[in-house]
Amino acid sequence: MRIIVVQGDITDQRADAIVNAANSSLLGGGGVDGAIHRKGGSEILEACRKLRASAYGKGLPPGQAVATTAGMLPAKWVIHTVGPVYSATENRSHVLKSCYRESLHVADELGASTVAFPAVSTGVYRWPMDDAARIAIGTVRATPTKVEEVRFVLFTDEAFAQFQAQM
Ligand code: AR6
Repeated sequence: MRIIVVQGDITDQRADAIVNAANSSLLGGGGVDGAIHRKGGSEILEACRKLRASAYGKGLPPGQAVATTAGMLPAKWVIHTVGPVYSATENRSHVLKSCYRESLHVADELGASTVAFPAVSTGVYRWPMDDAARIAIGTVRATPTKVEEVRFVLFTDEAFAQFQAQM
């Protein structure tokens, strides 16, 4: 598997699957989540509502992942994952690792060969960027998958620099 790091807006990326840093409600929010729903259109929210009405009545727990249509985005699927909120007193790294592992597992089930990830938990959920980059790249490298290309799409200069430093 090839890992690449680029700077940009994940909603502009052509990939089989785009990963969303969602919240447990699956019903939208700010950051990447807001951008994906705005650009992907109402079809994604409709699919999320259906998930809430069926298998995910209580929402999607942190560390898990689930796929929907990508609506109008230049991708086939959006894989929604919920990162942990950063805590200085409790080590939640296993939850952040699980986001990457479970997203790749869902990608394998879908048959996606290219997957674009944002830096999960590093915005509203406040995870320090250097540690998030280390966890993201280390976990993807260590996860057995049929995905051929994992592309990290970093929004800010700092995120891009920290992810590049881990390559
Ligand atoms: N493309 C790529 N990266 C982006 C984009 C974009 N369009 N927009 C922001 N980022 P966040 P979280 C970066 O807050 O920390 C939402 O309200 C951003 O700079 O999107 O996991 C959800 O609904 C940061 O580095 O996700 C949840 O409630 C990274 O994406 C909550 O935020 C993640 O920031 C999830 O918080």
